[in-house]
Amino acid sequence: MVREGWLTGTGTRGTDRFVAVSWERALDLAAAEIDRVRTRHGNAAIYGGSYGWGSAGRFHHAQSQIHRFLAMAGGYTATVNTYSQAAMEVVLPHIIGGSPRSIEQRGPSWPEITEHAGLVVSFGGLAAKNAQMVPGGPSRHTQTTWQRAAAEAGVRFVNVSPVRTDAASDLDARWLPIRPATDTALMLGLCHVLLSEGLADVDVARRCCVGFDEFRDYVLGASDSSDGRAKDAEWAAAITDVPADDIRALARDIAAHRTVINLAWSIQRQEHGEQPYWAGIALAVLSGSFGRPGGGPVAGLGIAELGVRGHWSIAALPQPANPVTTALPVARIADVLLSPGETIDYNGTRVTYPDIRLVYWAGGNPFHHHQDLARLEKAWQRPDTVIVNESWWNATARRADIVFPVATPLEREDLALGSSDTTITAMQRAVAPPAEVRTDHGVFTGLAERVGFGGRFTEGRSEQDWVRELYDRTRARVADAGGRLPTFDEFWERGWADLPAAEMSQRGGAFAALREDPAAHPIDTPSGRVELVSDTVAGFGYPDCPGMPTWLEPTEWLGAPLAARYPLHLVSNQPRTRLHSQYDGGRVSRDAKVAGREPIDLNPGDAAARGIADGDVVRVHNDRGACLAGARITDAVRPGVVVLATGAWYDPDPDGLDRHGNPNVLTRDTGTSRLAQGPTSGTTLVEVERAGGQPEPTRAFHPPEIVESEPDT
Ligand SMILES: Nc1nc2c(c(=O)[nH]1)N[C@H]1C(S)=C(S)[C@@H](COP(=O)(O)OP(=O)(O)OC[C@H]3O[C@@H](n4cnc5c(=O)[nH]c(N)nc54)[C@H](O)[C@@H]3O)O[C@H]1N2
Ligand SMILES: Nc1nc2c(c(=O)[nH]1)N[C@H]1C(S)=C(S)[C@@H](COP(=O)(O)OP(=O)(O)OC[C@H]3O[C@@H](n4cnc5c(=O)[nH]c(N)nc54)[C@H](O)[C@@H]3O)O[C@H]1N2
Ligand SMILES: [Mo]
Repeated sequence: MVREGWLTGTGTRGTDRFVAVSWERALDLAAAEIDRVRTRHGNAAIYGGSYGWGSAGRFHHAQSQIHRFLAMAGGYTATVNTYSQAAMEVVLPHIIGGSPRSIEQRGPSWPEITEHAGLVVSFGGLAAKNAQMVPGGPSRHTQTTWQRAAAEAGVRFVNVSPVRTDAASDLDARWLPIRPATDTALMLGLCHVLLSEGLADVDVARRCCVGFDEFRDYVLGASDSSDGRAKDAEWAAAITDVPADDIRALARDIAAHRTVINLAWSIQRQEHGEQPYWAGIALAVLSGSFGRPGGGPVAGLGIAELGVRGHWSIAALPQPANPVTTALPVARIADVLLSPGETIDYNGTRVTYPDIRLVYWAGGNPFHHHQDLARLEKAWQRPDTVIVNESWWNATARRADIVFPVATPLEREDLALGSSDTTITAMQRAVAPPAEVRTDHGVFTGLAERVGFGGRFTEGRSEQDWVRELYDRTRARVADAGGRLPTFDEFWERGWADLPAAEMSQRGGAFAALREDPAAHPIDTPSGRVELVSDTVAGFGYPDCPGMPTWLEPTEWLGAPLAARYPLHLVSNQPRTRLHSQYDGGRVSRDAKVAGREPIDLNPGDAAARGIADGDVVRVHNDRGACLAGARITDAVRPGVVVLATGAWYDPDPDGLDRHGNPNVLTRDTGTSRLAQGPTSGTTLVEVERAGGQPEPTRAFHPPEIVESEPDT
């Protein structure tokens, strides 16, 4: 499918008709354009970050396919970090060292928690709906079993979240309905109680950390600290809306029991999102449970974490080095397209935006995942060409110039293995793809032949050969480690194979050694210890990310001046009925819609004050945009907060009103700070009102107009 206006040099991405052309014609056009851009503008003018989840299989993993192709074509502008965890990924290596996500392996596992812990305090909850979304596809859904086992063993749970259902009801969790975006203040308040009541583990804070005195002075509000204000329970209560007595009681509870401090990723998808992670580490250090079995800090305990970790992964499609070395913070895509040549700060470096002429996306939906979609809509008009591989006419495909229709995971053969899994699954094709559909690999093979490296791209293998090859390489690895996997044919016939049993990890180990003897077991930070104060980060001199955990008031939160006009905080969390925007047109997702729109949850008081009844179509708006949604009234959401999950297919009317309920028409497109430049979708205020008149039905699932013949050019 080729956008008619692209062929004639007119029109607009998003509203134009498409022309159905032959595969030969489409591949010729795309290959010629890739060649033109790299020759005329250099490979850095090709944006190939192509962020997104794609789907489960490992060989057909769309990002692996596109990156291999573009690297062989001479390179592409890549991206770093994720929409999921950017602030965490960048700040934690400064604080605890290790890889960006090392906290997930260094925190306590479920078996350890069940055995040793008394209390799990979870900032951002641990919703079962979010559990075990692992790229690769988990073979067994065991998260809720682990959670229940811990509860049955006597572990108590505290759900710090604006939403009660962020902890499963059978955990009987204590709900602290915090104001969104104020977790740092609550953590500092808890630290204050621990310090002022003599409950803090000062021994560990001194021996295993650097910067304790400075941090303590800031928390206690010592006269020479930066603001001289005590971060006591009353201070924290005024910001968080968690009563001061509850804060004191929770701090005492934390000190009295082996405690897990779990940090959900949502609390860092916010302006200054680095801070709650830093403050969370500090709280865990002072709690007394740091480096002890079944206690201490962990991230994403309720999300990807199984508690048992396989040490296997499927051999990946080989990736040649990318000759273009620029890597842009992933959530800055609209800025990049709007402001070529601009330079920004990122984690102590300066990054200059290239002049992007060609965008190629496979396996992601930026018109779902990016913030402030009206702004992205403008930025998206700037490149010469946009190419998209998709299975669906979603918002991104409709905004492309060339769309290659690709097979879904049900229409091709592959291997699946989740990142913390021990069963490898044969993904056998369920149905043949429709006639005019190819795989991503087939598309890139066709392009590689035309750009001149077809043989290098395929290495002479068919898709089936590749699947067998990746399995055989995995099998050889397992054999090297003394394990055994069946032959490929046996595996394929049976449909699955178990990898050698992974050990129950005793992961508190990482910090246990530090706790025992920091000189003998340093961690890989500049000081070898946990950096409560980081000279490195302080040295960057970023006002929006100082050198220690600090409460910085966000631009948008319920305590901001803007709340006078937009008095509701928008939580745009992960949807219960789909993976982001995938299969939004499918029955499970559609059955959950309200009046044909994405449901928005409101507290009964907020609904009554606005005359909104359950099932009403409402208009959600702020200065950035507006969408329609279907009201659901529930006391599971605290007052002042509305919840509109991500992923409803973006469907703007000619005035920009999204008729369907995509929260990213409302969210802000600003980095977490100069440190991580991560997304800040969680920092959003809105107002909600009943939609007047007869709101138009959504057209999100209607394909664009398609014509059969190319225009005369
Ligand atoms: N407001 C707000 N926005 C958010 C978030 C939030 O919390 N709030 N969360 C953010 C987070 S954490 C994430 S990870 C992102 C997710 O953002 P994305 O990963 O972009 O979202 P998906 O809907 O999973 O998009 C995957 C796309 O790939 C396509 N696809 C699937 N399989 C294949 C394949 O084999 N080949 C090809 N070519 N395409 C395929 C699907 O049809 C779908 O369109 O969203 C972010 N956006
Ligand atoms: N069903 C389903 N599961 C998924 C996904 C999906 O699309 N669908 N996506 C997966 C992906 S890619 C990711 S990255 C993870 C994301 O995992 P998370 O980031 O943990 O998931 P969210 O649902 O965005 O947020 C969890 C909860 O945090 C609460 N919350 C929001 N803001 C705040 C705050 O300021 N403070 C506190 N204390 N709580 C707050 C919200 O009530 C929300 O329900 O989920 C994964 N799991
Ligand atoms: Mo994510």
